[in-house]
Amino acid sequence: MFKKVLVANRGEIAVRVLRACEERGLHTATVYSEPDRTALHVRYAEEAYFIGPAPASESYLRIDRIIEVAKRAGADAIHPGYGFLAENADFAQACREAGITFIGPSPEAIRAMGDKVQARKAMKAAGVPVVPGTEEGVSDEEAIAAAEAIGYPLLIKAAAGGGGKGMRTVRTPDELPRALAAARREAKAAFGDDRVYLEKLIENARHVEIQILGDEYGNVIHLGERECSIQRRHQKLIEEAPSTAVDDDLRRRMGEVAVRAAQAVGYTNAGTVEFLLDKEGNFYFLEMNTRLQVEHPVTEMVTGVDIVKEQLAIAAGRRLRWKQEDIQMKGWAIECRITAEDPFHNFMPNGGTVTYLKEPTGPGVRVESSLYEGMEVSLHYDPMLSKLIVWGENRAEAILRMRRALEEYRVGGIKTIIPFHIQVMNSTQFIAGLLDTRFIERLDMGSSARGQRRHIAAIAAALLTQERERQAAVHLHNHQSTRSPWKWAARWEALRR
Ligand code: MV4
Repeated sequence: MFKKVLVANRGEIAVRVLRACEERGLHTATVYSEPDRTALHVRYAEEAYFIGPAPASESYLRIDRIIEVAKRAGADAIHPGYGFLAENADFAQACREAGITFIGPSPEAIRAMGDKVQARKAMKAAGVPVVPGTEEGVSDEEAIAAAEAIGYPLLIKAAAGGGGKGMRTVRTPDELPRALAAARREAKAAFGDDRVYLEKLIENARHVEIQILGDEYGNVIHLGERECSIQRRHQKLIEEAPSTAVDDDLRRRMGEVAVRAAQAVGYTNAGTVEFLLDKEGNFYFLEMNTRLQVEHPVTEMVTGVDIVKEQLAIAAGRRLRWKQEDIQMKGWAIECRITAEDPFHNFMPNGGTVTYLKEPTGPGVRVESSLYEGMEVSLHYDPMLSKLIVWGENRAEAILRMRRALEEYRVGGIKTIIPFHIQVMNSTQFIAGLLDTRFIERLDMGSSARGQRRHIAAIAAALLTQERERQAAVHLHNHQSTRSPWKWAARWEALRR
């Protein structure tokens, strides 16, 4: 095992990884930017090194500084967390060249999955189902010809893309030339690479992903699926495991395909294979995320596997401790991402000082948080501040627990997305498990006449809640309904002022 691990990240994930190191008895070090001087990860680590000013490009993305800090600290491994340098093959390569273990896959595997056209081709060759589409980046002439064969509606995607950037839907042939030009322009601006390819558009699909673990001896297992269909602008907001759309047979088939996908690129460590799952139960490879993911805790809760501790073991050259048949899913887990976004004003990110904090706890509740009283929430970084994860014996218990825990969660001084999550936990669609990637649009719009009546009722309820909240906020500088279980604590807070 390693002697000292450098955690090259910030926020809740840096704390999560440091905890795994602590449990493995490893010494820890981390890095921080100017506004993160007093951050939780800095206080949790045994050592913390300053790496630059607020902009990530001058701190958390500086490969040279991070490698230099690792050497200075005497760290023999680096965990990149997610985001920042986590899927940067050059960083993984720089670690290798410096004789430091990168806790993640090889630079080769990161590269193979980073280029979406190359990844699609490799997956097709390995017998992994991909959405019908073009094999290579295409010229405009090739695209027009290919489009006829694929059929409409279709989707233009950027070869260098991922996470929904540079995508364009095309419904009719006459839209194609302009959409191609727009997609290329967008891809060029975002990635400096204007290669695009076409896929058939799969409508009303679910986003279901499979967690995999691979050791350095060719053993790969999967830990089942996560349902991630509740997203807004390609930002996931709620995830759960298992998925209401996946039964044992589909899980086994998707799992086998995910394992095959990983083996095809010599994948090691933790990774996630993303699929689109259509209404008929067909699934198609979308992309592979070559990192630990934000939503990994829901898988941990239902499988009992500590994914981050396994990442450390795998990177240290240990064999996987499980065979596939040892992995069982038990109960149900849901995660709500807590962001500093105002759901009543178009999810506008906001900053400020956290003046009051009470995080939920109790049976089946797990909080992964970067929050503390007095924290300055900076607009320089991702608005996600914490994650609330609950486990229940079944989905109903998990939903009820989540609602209870959300009501307990109190953050003063900044606006959070918590009221949105409460609304989702109370929505009939969510409770019924009827999810797809347009769930949030519908939550806002309502389509049928019955849906519209429900929509009006929902608006009335939201307005009433808002007004109650506004009044409550005067006393409690808080965001939540007066239904919070912390009745006495809240009154106490009000009386104290
Ligand atoms: C698609 C698709 C429908 N058909 N590909 C969005 C992010 C990127 N990973 C791929 N994405 C999609 N690819 C085909 N052929 C729909 C999406 C998509 C989506 C996927 C997952 C989660 C949310 C989404 C929201 C909109 C579109």
